[in-house]
Amino acid sequence: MAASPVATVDRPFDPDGWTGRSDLDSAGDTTRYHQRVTPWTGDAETGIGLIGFACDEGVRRNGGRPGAAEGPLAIRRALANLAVHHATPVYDCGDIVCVGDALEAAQLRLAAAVCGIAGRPALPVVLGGGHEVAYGTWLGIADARPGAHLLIVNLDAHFDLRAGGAATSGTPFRQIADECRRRRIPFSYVCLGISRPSNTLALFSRAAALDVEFWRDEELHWQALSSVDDRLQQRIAACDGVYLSIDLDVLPGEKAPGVSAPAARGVSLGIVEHLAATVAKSGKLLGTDIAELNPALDRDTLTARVAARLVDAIVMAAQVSNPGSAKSGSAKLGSER
Ligand SMILES: [Mn+2]
Repeated sequence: MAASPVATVDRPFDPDGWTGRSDLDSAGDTTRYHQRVTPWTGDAETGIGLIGFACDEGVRRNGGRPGAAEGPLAIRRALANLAVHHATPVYDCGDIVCVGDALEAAQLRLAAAVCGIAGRPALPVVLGGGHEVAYGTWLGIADARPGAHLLIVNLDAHFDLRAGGAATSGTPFRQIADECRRRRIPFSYVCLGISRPSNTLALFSRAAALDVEFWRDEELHWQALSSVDDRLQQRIAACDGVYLSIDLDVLPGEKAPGVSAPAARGVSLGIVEHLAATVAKSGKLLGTDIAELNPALDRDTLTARVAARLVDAIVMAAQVSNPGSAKSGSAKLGSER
């Protein structure tokens, strides 16, 4: 598809989210994200396009604890002060904002913006927002690559395959499955970190019916990691591109307390980081999102820091495999300095 300009966002780039330490007195490269990030201009052809999804209507509809609409700003603030160890340009496109209960309209606006970034082709990195962000992110990637076989890798304690009419934070991957059927493209969904007691038998049945491959939280330990990695790489090799979604409630509650549903067990940050990097290093990553940060429930901004670290880890891993080349069909990140 021809590159298209990024769609209009609801809240433009705001420099207030990007303040931090400046080591002007020290020698060498002291760059932090707040010094790297620039407003998206629409004519960028490489790099990372950050976009916020200020929405928690899906969490509210799902009976969760709202507050994730403030997530994008909190992730930006945490990312702002991290040291930059890569040469990838980072753009901030601003936010899509859910007005009132108009969640479906916000998801469509997000999809248009993600499609605009992915079409450049830069890498869209969506900062949630409740996990209802996933439907918008996926739609944008799918629109940028019509007919492509997309693999979804979701790091999450929940399948988020709930049935029922209205879109919530618990339905996005069921909505994607429905949309794949309409578009006659395969629904390929891998879910890492499922908590057995947090998903009903009915949801496990739906996952089986949709041929979802999953690992439970207790199966994701270091000894198992190389076999999980191998399998993940096989799945990635069999598709045209990958959409990576991270729901912060996949992490142990003590590591990520600032979410609607903190995990009693969870998957360790090291393993989550490793698996996200496996996907990002593949050269097939087309877009990603980080969901469910609720700053009002956070402790010492810990969850926001975890989210920012994951964003940085994904950017680092993506550029290792992908120095300025779009030939594998992945997003373009820019060249080494
Ligand atoms: Mn989720």
